Amino acid sequence: MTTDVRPDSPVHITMVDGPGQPPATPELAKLYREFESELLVPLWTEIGDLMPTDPRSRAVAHRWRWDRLREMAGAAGKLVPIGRGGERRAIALANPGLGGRPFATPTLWAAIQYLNPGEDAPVHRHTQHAFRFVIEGEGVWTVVNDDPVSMKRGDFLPQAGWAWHGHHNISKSSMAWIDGLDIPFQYQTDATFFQFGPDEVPTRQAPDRSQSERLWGHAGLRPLTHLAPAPASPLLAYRWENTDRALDDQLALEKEGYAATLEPGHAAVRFTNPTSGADVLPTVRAEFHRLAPGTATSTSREVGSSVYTVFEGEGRVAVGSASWHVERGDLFVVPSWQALRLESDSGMDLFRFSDTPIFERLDLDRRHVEEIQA
Ligand code: GTQ
Ligand code: FE2
Repeated sequence: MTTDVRPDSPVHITMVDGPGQPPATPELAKLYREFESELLVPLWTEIGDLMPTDPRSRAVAHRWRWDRLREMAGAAGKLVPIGRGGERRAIALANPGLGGRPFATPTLWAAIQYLNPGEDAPVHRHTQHAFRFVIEGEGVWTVVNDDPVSMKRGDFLPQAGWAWHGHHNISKSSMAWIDGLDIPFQYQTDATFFQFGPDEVPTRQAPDRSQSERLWGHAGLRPLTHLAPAPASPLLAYRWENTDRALDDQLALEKEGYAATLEPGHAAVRFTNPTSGADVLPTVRAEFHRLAPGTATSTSREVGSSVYTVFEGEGRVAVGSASWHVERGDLFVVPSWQALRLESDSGMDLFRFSDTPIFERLDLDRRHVEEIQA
């Protein structure tokens, strides 16, 4: 029997030497060429890469410095107009292990977005779940399903997939903030839909509190008109004053002898969906961590990837074999199953987001904390 030769086949099988491999004969080479032209790949040459004993992420640990991001976002603010088509002046972190794609990790997008005074980022919607987190500045309103929500330093603003949204800068100064989305996850799995809305953001007189905060922003109190669980949080802003106080209280309670912290000197909260207590978005977990001065965390690893940003203070971060000094605004990536340890002499606040909900839903989540060496 003859086969069509496909010299352009994307399949390339190399003979591998070692246990479980067949003897390298001319007949085997011929069989491998036939596999290539018929678009077939044997398991035995691929198994080490496809089915390793534990996750080996192609994404690598990397850190981006805030002062450089901020500076280049400002330059883009002068050079790059914003409008329909480009949609957003957002500049994404590209993990050096992911082929230059704008993916911080295999599942997560992280970007700095920038708006000049008076500018509109036009209304659109997409299946990707998203959030904003503000490192510094204020003056931008994000308008989600016609509800204008102010953005200020320390605020966390989730936005469920398929919600209409546009941003508008009402102030006299420019503003930069951080976006997190599950763009790479939805891209890799071919799940993406997108629609354009109005070019201009319907900015009304912006109230102090959004409608969503008036309905949902009362801790422990649920409106009886909304008893069904929603897949994503209907609360559009988690304000810094509440996050800050929750973390302060945990550290104070620890001093009073209550088991309030995650580990000594390490306070932490998760942003949750008030309709269910689950993660704030179906694919994205968001948390805030505070290390008291002189605190080091235990070393832990987990399935799934995360992105951290330093909100305040400074410290040392070790991820796998990488290690950096980090300060306000710096972002870094923790790939799946790489060991993470945080440490700070003077105290450090960190915002973290991850893809953990995906793995929990599929029963693929695993976590390992190293025993502390005596
Ligand atoms: O602000 O709507 O960084 O749609 C990437 C995609 C921001 C946004 C990003 C987006 C947005
Ligand atoms: Fe968007």
